[in-house]
Amino acid sequence: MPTNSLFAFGNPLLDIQVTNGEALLKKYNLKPNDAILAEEAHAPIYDEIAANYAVAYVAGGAAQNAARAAAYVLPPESVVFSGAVGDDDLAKQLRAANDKEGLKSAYYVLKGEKTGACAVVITGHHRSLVTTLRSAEKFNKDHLSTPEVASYIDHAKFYYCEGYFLTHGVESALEVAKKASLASKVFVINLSAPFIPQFFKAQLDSLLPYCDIVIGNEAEAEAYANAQGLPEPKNLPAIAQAIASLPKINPSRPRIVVITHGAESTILVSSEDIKNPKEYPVNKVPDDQIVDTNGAGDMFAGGFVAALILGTSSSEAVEVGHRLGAMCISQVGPQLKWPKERV
Ligand code: 26A
Repeated sequence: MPTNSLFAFGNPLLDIQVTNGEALLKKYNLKPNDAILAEEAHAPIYDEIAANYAVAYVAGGAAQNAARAAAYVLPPESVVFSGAVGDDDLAKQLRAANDKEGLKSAYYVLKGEKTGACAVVITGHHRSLVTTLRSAEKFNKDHLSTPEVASYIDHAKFYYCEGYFLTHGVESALEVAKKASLASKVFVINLSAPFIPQFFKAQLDSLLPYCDIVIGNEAEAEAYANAQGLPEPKNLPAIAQAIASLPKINPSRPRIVVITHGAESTILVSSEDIKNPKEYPVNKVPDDQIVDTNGAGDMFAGGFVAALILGTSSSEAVEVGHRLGAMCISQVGPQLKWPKERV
């Protein structure tokens, strides 16, 4: 197994998680299951939860979570993550979490600035994510050409980008995706949240021709279908087929589209076999073992991609993804079980 086989990039965030957040949802007018960028009205939420609630601080950021999941499955030294952080205590916590789990951090560090954070408001099995990007949205494309990062990119066989990164970083994403495509390597995009296909349609549309793997959940698929005017916005196999059929710059690989659906079956469509959407049932985690669902989709995605890197079939890779998603749900926030379990 060559080292540094996966290069992931996105917004590195520290999650500040609270449970029983019903009052917070009401006060800040949040949907129980959503992910948004903080607007002015949300600004006080970070201080408020730190002062008034028992909070858990855990490493977050969608692509960084997926990268930690991939590192869980792959041999040491296989996964690198890049994104922009400040030079503060939050960045220290993120580095420490990555170090502990065998994920290399190749951060772009902004001196004197703050690292991004995500308020995670848990109510029952739902999670509402309110993100302040801070340094994360100041990622500079030049960072990709620094000797260390350029070498990671050259060595990688797979690339993973979160949809969230497209709110500010589409040029960087395109640069990596074009390299991947030219070298016939695998570029993965995760749709991340409904607001990405909805409000960052142009950015997503410009990247999709370079994408070999597209991962999303049912809400993101529906938002994609609505944004594109597809006829059946609830028909997940049809949406996966539509994405799999989009033009592709590198024709030597099929495009695989995976749509997760919580505890319902995962849908997979390959452009090689477009007429045959596959469905993979999920082993449901018993209610009394569910802690929270924050990060489950990211852990699925990281596990799925890692299994493909190891050379498994896409069906087996979905199973690995399901196992990591289930493991994450039984931990606080986007975390896996330590000491490591076999997946
Ligand atoms: C730009 N936004 C809104 C975001 C995020 C985000 N990661 C990157 N960019 N909003 C929430 N997250 C992360 O998603 C994980 C759960 O899927 C959270 O940090 C959380 O760990």
